Amino acid sequence: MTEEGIEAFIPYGREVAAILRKTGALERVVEWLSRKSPQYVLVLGASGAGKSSFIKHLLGEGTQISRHNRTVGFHDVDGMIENIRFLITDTPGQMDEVYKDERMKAILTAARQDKLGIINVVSYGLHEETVPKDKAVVDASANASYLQSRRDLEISLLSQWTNVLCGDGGAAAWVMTVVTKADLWWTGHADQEVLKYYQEGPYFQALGPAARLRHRFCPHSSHNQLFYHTVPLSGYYDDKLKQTHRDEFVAALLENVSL
Ligand SMILES: Nc1nc2c(ncn2[C@@H]2O[C@H](COP(=O)(O)OP(=O)(O)OP(=O)(O)O)[C@@H](O)[C@H]2O)c(=O)[nH]1
Ligand SMILES: [Mg+2]
Repeated sequence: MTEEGIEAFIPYGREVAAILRKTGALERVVEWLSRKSPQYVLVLGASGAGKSSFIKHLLGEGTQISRHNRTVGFHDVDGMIENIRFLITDTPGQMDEVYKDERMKAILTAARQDKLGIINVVSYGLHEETVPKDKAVVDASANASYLQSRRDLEISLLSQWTNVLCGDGGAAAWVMTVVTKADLWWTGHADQEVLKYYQEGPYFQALGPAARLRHRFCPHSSHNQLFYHTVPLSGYYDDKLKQTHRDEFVAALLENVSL
């Protein structure tokens, strides 16, 4: 631990740090201080929308995940973003009762947090998961009826948490809707239809109390990936834009947690 590092963590000054160093407790105390109040964030969204990849991207880890490798239980991911410690709860998005139960457990656990942050991950129905390829893809394009059903699912999942976490007396202080997989949906037009859909369309209407809290909509991509290894990327999303969107997201996140 460098002197600068110690000073950054020990508000009582150099003398206290010196005593603690003598007693051998310094490292432990510094670690405790850095852990004292990790920022707690709950990540929700449908299966295959891209939650786990998004969390990995935030923490600078490899983001590619097989569509057969689904999150099955809710769990905390402990990591640093811009030197701030975050406890990020990843949740399973699948619809079977067993996963819904897990999700509800995560929601009820989060309901006890102070100043809870919620990130809802959506991807305009481009959910890549255990649904077989022939249902999701037709003639090398995403199947329109599959996409529609998944967009409807994104909306229906909102009712599982919006009232309990964002209604009167709810734990949530802020919400972010992360619209991921921009590598697949970003267009060359200034007006991004997909973002508009979330900011103004039926998704927005269904947010209810979650729209009345501080709420940001963030385009995002964790990596480039052909949808079901078949449907091509939009062609308008480059690495520079991806980095810009990541930076904007992190800035908005830090703004939220520092309120
Ligand atoms: N094209 C593209 N694919 C992505 C992106 N993010 C994730 N994926 C892929 O989408 C699939 C699903 O991503 P996951 O992060 O596992 O989805 P999840 O929301 O965690 O899903 P569950 O764990 O089932 O709830 C994986 O194959 C990812 O590699 C992205 O930004 N762009
Ligand atoms: Mg997952």
